[in-house]
Amino acid sequence: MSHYKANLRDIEFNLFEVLGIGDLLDKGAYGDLDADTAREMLAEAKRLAEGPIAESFVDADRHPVEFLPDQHTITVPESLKKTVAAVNEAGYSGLGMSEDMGGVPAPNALIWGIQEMIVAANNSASFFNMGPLMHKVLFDEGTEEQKKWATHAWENRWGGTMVLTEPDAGSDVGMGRTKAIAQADGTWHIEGVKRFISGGDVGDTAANIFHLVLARPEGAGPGTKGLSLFVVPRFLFDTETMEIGAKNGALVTGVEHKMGIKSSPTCEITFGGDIPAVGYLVGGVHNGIAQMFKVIENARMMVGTKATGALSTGYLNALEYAKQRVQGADLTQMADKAAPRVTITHHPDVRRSLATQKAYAEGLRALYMFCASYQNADVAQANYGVDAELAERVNDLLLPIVKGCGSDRAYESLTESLQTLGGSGYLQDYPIEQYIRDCKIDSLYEGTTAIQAQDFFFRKIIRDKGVALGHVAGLIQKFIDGGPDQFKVERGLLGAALADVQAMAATLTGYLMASQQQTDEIYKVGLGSVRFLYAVGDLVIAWRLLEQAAIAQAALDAGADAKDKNFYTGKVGVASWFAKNKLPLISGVRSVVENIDNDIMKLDEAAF
Ligand code: ST9
Ligand code: FAD
Repeated sequence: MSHYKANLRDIEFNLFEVLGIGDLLDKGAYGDLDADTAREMLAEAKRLAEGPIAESFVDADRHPVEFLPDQHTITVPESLKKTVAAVNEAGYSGLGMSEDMGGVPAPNALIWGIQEMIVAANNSASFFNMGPLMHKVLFDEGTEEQKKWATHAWENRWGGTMVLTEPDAGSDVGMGRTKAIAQADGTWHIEGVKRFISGGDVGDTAANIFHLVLARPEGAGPGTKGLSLFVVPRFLFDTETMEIGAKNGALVTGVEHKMGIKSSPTCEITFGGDIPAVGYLVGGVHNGIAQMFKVIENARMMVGTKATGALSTGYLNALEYAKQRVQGADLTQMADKAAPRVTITHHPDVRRSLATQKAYAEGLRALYMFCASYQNADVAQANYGVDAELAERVNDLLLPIVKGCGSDRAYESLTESLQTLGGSGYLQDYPIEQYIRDCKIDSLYEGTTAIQAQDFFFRKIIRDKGVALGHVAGLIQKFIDGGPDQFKVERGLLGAALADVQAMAATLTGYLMASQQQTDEIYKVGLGSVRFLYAVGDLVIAWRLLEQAAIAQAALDAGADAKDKNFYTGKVGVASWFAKNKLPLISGVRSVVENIDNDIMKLDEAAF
């Protein structure tokens, strides 16, 4: 039986009943792709995810990739190779790829819905399929010649990596020391050591790899702005015929042993040395960090989406167990030692825990789908009446919430999933301990939560002058003012939480302004920023769950089918639960943020 349980019903609910993607598709907005075809694709993705993709989940964890130092490569477990081949053959990577590359236009919400299932069913395996994203960015950013390389690489399922991190440059990418030295023939030689590179080698599952590498041309300035982006192949290739030649000097010199995603090849790559590492300047322009952020934005969305999928399957596994496990009497009969024993779903604390898991699993999905709906101008226009420029700003605003809150809330809620199984949850007989190990990375790579929180406040709110935030607040206010009467209590709670979040935004802005007179006031922003990110995340999740509940209630009122009744009733129940149990906590966070002082910053390091 598969460890992975997809929640296709909820993915379809988001796409077709909440975002109206089916109507857009049937109007021909995405060429031949109609709603029925989209549903077939989703059903096929679920089959693939629960079948061939999930199949190697355990084996690849217990028998992970191994480093062969003499050959600068890795061995890949046979089971995992089959999964990688199945994903490649399914061809989903063509969705959303430029039509000039041979891709198929599709709304992003549909693409992320499919990706959620494919990546959450086997996270390690997804690192063997990073190629398409890198090829897409190389195509979009590259010269005419590089576009041809990118197309060939994608068609031939070459691998791809994003190469930023160095031993002394993690969050602080601008500290990178890897050098790029211009050659007379227009190519570059890259010299330096990069660390933690996912998919840095993929064994024999791909014929070649395009590494997208940030390096500093000799004489370029400091920081991220002095970095340029280079495409560095694993094997040299004929730039006309694409025929693969000798090894390039980009050698894997180490593979990490990790807590989770054990078969994801996390590599140290040494560029240069005995053999030069030949690279090509992407697009022929020195604009590296901006070009790399095209990859990063996509990868951050991917991480939040994947974390959601991991929690979703963790919850569904926990739910299945809870419905079968008989233990203890109903609390109302606790004094009666002969009372009948009940399934653990009857215990209020298990209910609390399951509600938390369900609310975050479905709430985080609602959040990433909401974000995705701003990634296509037509979807954003149809749903919220915004133009393309505002849609882009709102997507930018939501990305750190999807990534930062998605990863942390999924991880902490997965510990609830494990708890539901009691001691059995701690065993490898069930998948949840592995979900937790695999999922921890999500709050670390692609920018830690602290980095997401700073990006959210400084770049996405302050630099944006609050425009995107104001738009989202306006949508929430509309529900508070005009949502169904049935949710009067919840709308009241939502109103209070919105006011709390707006007050926090004002307080943090105040600290920032005050720092112009007294520089250490900025510490208060740093002390409050992660809490603020979580608070906004919970606010948006609560609102999206309530919007969904209103749609579900209307479906129930219209006489939903028996098979859908439980689904819709669950939507209403969990939205109300989240509003009543999570939103009031935001007031406490507001109080903390409004009363932050800098005492902890003054405490001597030695006193910690
Ligand atoms: C990594 C990879 O960790 C982990 C693996 C991920 C897995 C991905 C999966 C991929 C695909 C898998 C597919 C599977 C599919 C299978 C199924 C198929 C169907 N937005 O603020 P400044 C730019 S990789 C846009 O001054 P500092 C901008 O150009 C490692 N751009 O920064 C800006 O200039 P300007 C990840 C942004 O102080 C310039 O940067 N590492 C944004 O110099 C400078 O900005 C990290 O993420 C943005 N939000 O540097 C590093 N922000 O202002 C984290 C900046 O003129 N650290 N730019 O526009 C940071 O992000 C830092 O904040 C920093 C600071 C480096 C940006
Ligand atoms: P540090 O930057 O040293 O951070 C340590 C701690 O300090 C963190 O808690 C952080 O939040 C905090 N911190 C640091 N700076 C600040 C600040 N300014 N304000 C507040 N807090 C701060 N990189 C790639 O380039 N390509 C990859 O494919 C890739 N894949 C990875 C796969 C795995 C399994 C791992 C573990 C890492 C991967 N990375 C990759 C690297 C990853 O992106 C970095 O680990 C991450 O960006 C954090 O950098 P760091 O580990 O150096 O931590």
